Amino acid sequence: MAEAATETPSSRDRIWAEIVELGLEPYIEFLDENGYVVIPPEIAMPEGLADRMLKACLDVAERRNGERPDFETGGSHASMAPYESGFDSFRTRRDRKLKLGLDKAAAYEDDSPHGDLMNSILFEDEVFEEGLMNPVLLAIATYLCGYSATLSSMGCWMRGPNRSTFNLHTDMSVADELLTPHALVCQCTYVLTDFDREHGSTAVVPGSHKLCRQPVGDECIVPANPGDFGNPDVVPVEAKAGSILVWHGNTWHGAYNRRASGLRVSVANYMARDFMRTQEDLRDIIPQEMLDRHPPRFGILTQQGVAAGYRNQDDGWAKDARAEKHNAAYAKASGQRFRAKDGVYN
Ligand SMILES: O=C(O)CCC(=O)C(=O)O
Ligand SMILES: [Fe+2]
Repeated sequence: MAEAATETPSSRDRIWAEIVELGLEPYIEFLDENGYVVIPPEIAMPEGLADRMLKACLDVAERRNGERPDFETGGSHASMAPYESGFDSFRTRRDRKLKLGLDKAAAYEDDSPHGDLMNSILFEDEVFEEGLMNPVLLAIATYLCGYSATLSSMGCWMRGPNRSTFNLHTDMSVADELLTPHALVCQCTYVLTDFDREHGSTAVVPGSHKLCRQPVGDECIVPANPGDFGNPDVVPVEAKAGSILVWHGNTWHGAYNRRASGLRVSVANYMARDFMRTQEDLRDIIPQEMLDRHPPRFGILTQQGVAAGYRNQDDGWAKDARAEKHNAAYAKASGQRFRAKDGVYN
């Protein structure tokens, strides 16, 4: 007797079912149209996740910088100089102060649009693992970058009052020809303090993801005030603390300077398709007990299913074997393998 054909749902059907179940359809519609979306706290943040993540971020800053950030005034991060911000060769602010023998006042003589970017925070607190596995974040990341998406990097942006706006850019630093309509990367940001113009929110150009090109010259400038020199199409993202802000990798974004006192804190989960080179190389550094406390998708997200990048033949075999193990476990848990025919939601 002929065996009945077994139909497994396509990746497209699966992600759409997840989106419907989580009540995210209107947000996806907004995302498709505008290239970014804010998921409000009541949907985005289960079980006080935002408060726990904010505390963990302040703890990371204290450990790395040697002093507790001043959350109320933002004074510890006010106009933080570019060389303190993670965009320079000194690892931390304390490093710079020690190496240059600077006192705190001297360290604030300049102004940075970035503040303190604390990279590689996944290992700092279990709450960041929980954030990565949040079903709402994963559903949108999957919609944009597929089930095989990996975490390219996770970092905390911490910023105090400052003068400079952060120039518009895409999160795909490649030539225009390589900016595809469907996302190859996306940024999934936990907004941990209120975002609006006064509080130095992210700035976006709605719909810019459809242009499939980088902003250039004057169109990169975020005007501090309406009518000031710069890109006239920029708008501030308005999001309550506890929201998730997601944007497509092509979307032109930057940030307004913070006029209000206090700290602006966010955690960026930068996601990339599995064939892309990631910012962090997580493969050999995820402890087994970390993998054990999560379902198999955690292994996929933390790059364990990626074989490419071997150093020699033995290493290639070892990486293949690890990737096969994690991909098979994920396939078993989710009921199907990544299939090319399913297209962008693989
Ligand atoms: O500061 C911001 O809101 C933008 C940060 C940014 O460019 C990014 O996370 O890719
Ligand atoms: Fe960016």
